[in-house]
Amino acid sequence: MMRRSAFACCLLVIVLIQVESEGALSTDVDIRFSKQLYNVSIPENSVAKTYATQAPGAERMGIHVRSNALSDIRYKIVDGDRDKFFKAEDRLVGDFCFLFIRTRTGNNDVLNRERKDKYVLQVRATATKREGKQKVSFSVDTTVVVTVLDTNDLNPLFYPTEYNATVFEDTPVHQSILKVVAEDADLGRNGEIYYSFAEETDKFAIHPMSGVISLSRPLRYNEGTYHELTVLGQDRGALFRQGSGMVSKAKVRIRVKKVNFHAPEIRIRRHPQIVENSNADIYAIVNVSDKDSGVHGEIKSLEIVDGDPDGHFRIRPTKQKGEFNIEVLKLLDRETTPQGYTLKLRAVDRGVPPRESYKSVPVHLTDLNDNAPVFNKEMYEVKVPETAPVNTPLIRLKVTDADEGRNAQVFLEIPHGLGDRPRQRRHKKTVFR
Ligand SMILES: [Ca+2]
Ligand SMILES: [Ca+2]
Ligand SMILES: [Ca+2]
Ligand SMILES: [Ca+2]
Repeated sequence: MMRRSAFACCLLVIVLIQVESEGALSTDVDIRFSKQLYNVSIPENSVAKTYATQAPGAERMGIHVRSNALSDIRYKIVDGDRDKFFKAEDRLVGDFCFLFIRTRTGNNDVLNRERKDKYVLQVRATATKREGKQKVSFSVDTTVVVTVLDTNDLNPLFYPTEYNATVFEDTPVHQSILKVVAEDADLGRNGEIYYSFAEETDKFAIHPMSGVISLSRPLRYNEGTYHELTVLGQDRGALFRQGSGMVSKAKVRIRVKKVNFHAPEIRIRRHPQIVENSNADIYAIVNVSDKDSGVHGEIKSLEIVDGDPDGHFRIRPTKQKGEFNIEVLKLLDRETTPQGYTLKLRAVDRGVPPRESYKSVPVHLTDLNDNAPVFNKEMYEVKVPETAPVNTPLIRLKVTDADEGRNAQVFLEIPHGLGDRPRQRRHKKTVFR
């Protein structure tokens, strides 16, 4: 290795000396490339002996040979081709010595645009001129920029190759579910990926460019709890050139999750009335049902959440599924709660998330005649002038009865022996005048 680089150094020195001698000895020698820089292109993966091409109309590459004294023009790549992909060739046609750049033979590696897409080659032309008995060499350099053109040599690759999603059955149509991702390092169309489903489906759609999978029809748990899809990824290069390019695949698994659609329904079979202070222990039978199936349709609880501040009632499940009794726990007193009760019931299902519903149950208490009429005073005193005429009002008595309706109707009478003529009056109201 050391020896080789020392040898290269030696060569470089010789070349420099020779150029100097050219300048000193032969001012009439005109050796020049037609341009200082050329652009050529060559497809990647080209086999050996593939020639790089110029754009149409570009200045031809090479050296115009003006002097017959010049002979043996040779081209050599002196820099920019570390991996020895290229070879420079000369071909004399008339008075023009063409420069060709082609791929070398015997290189195991090939041009790979994805690895390196441009080579800037330094090409040196050497020519010899006979001066008397001496041969003098001349050299001149030019730059050839080789652009490596893309070929569709890569297939899209999914990463990851498997996707899982769980979707509620009430997911709105057109909603995105997941996104698949594939990559293709090729250029332009060769690297543009087109996504599709391998199997026909009317439930799901995939965006050909973004890979986003969305819902195209409502999912129903009862119609299927699991969907498996195969997504294809194909680059556009393959689409436009039939037969080339492989299709890559990814698996998508979608699980449908049941939704707790319905809240429980509360139905009440009520005893129309309940008599206060009675021993009735069941006030009403409540049936709770839920239209959902499975766990979403199971009833978790029925409770009194309002309307019973002192805990007169309680709810107890019966042996029948979904059936509950509203039981009376304590004696009820109509007089302390004349408006009765409005029990607020709440039923909750075992769904996820749970749903609940409410129902109000009015409780009317029927009066029991458990209160005696009460005078507003225990003793009344009245003074009557002896001149008072017959039928003169003497006193106003006020009697109340805490009961209701007929139970509150009060009869007054002066018991026999207390007055001349007993007077009796009946009043609906509790006030006697
Ligand atoms: Ca490709
Ligand atoms: Ca490529
Ligand atoms: Ca439910
Ligand atoms: Ca009463």
